[in-house]
Amino acid sequence: MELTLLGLGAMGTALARAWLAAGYPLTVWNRTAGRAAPLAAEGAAVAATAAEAVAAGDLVVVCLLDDASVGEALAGVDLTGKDLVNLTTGTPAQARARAEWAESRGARFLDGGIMAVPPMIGVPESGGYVLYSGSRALFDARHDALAVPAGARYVGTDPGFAALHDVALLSAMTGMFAGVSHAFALLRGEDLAPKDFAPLLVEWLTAMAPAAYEIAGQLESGDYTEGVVSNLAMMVEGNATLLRTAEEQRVSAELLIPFTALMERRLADGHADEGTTGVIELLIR
Ligand code: FVH
Repeated sequence: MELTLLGLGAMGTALARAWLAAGYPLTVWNRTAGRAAPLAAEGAAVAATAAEAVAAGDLVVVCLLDDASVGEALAGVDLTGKDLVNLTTGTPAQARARAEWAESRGARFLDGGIMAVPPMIGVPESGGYVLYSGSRALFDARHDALAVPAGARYVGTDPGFAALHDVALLSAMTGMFAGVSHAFALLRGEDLAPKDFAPLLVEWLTAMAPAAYEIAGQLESGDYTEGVVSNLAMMVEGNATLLRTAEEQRVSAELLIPFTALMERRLADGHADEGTTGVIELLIR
């Protein structure tokens, strides 16, 4: 099998190194040609154009900045008979449109969402993985190669599902970083070392994370009071202390307010016995 990789940014370069280290024959292309030189020294064949690179491979992996750059790089390139795997981060709608676009050009298509940063690529114990959706036949046929840089997890035939999972996970991470930023801001100016607080923070977030299972169970059953330990009435009361402490510590509560306001709205709607699951209802447009 001949493998082609388009895109040698931080992530593309890490992917290329993983495949080269595993002994895969690899052709690479990058818009800025100079970025390919170190990989050429490591055994990659370097194509002068994207079309030349695609022609050299059966399995063509694309890892560019965004969906627009994928469209630009592959414009007019013959994809007939190719297995195209797009590891460029995009939205579910972009992935679905890209799948249609690729299939209409005679390619099988798989979209991927990389749940790893470049140093985790090619390091199995890092726990990094890639979510894939789209052609199951492509995933099965190319699984061994796809599993080289990081674990390969298939999430469905809908080509938008990998991006949907990816963005949902990244969105949850964004909320976590918001909370962590607020927590460290509260400590600022006190005789407390951030490095002493960090282990407590990690331990607490890890202990709280399984609440996601409870929320999922309630969403499945439709009963948002099922198994509730900390109810909304109590939590809204507690939020007042969070907001007051922020004020005392001279910290802006702007990261907390959107979520606490939604909790208050749900409580005002008469859902005191729920946990936070009902907030989801307020988010759906
Ligand atoms: N790096 C990370 O931590 C994250 C981890 C999760 C997944 N993301 C996504 O992976 C895609 C690539 O990310 P990257 O880290 O490789 O990004 P850059 O280092 O900025 O490299 C960008 C490459 O895209 C090429 N490029 C940009 N625009 C075009 C274009 N119009 N036509 C052709 N190529 C284009 C760029 O080429 P050049 O600037 O060197 O010429 C780089 O090869 C991305 O979707 C992340 O969200 C990474």
